[in-house]
Amino acid sequence: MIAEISAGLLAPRAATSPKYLYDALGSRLFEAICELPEYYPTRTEAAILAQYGAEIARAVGAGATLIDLGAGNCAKAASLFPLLHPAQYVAVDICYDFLRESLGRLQQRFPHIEMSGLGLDFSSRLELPGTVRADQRLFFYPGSSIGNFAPEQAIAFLRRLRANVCDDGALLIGIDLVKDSATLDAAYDDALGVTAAFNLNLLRHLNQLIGADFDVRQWRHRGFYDAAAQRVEMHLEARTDVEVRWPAGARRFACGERIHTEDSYKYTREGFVGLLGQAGFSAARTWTDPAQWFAVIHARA
Ligand code: AVI
Repeated sequence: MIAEISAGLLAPRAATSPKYLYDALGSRLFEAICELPEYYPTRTEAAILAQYGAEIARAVGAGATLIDLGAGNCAKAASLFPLLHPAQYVAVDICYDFLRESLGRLQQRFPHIEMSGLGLDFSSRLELPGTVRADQRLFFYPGSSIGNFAPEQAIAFLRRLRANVCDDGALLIGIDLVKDSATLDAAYDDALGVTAAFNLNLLRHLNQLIGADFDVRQWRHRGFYDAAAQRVEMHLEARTDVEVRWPAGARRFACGERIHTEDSYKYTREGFVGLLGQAGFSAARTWTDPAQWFAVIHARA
């Protein structure tokens, strides 16, 4: 991890993986982002799930082994429990401390569902323990988190999911759809500065992880949509000339120089269905909101 972060910081165009945005505070800041009026994905997806929950449940079928990737506070999956009636719930998140708290509360609310939590960086490999039932696995990957992978990484990731389900398995995934730039710019650079805090908190996390001496006050948040690339980019930009040191390296950043911290790809419905096909899934059903800003897709193995 130290080598990976150092290499990213020392690259001509400095970059870090978006997974480092999520320490305990980063996970809480992301929860706050989901409450923002500008950040439409969470509420739009929730509205789709609320409106079409019964239809989705019919497509999915009861008694699934529900594997929630990037579960966080587990709220989205929990809202589906009364409809999906999963036999087993497996919450997976890179930030295990946050997950443990959420899962503890959830198990009290749903004592009859067998639950377990996995602290796992599933972005690079996915090894499920033998305690996870093999039949009727349903991967749940909401929130358009797949958008944080580049398309070729997204295909590789979807292939890994496909390899982890039998023929009765499936995927229920949330996709953020291509839309106008103004909506996307506002969603990733909100008036209150919560997304800025979320992005800047990465520097505090790097200080902890690699012993760096980033001074958060020397950096500013940038978040904008690149329509040609169909992605929102987040960067941290040096407000002044900055020198950063850590045990494995050091780097000077000129004023205005950036660290690329996240991409958030947006898809057309057809484009994403194509990706699913390349990964070995068949796209069974798609549900969307009236403005077609977001889509929930159920794809069978
Ligand atoms: C988690 N992920 C889908 C969010 C997104 O929209 O790409 C992360 C995020 N970054 C800034 N705001 C939200």
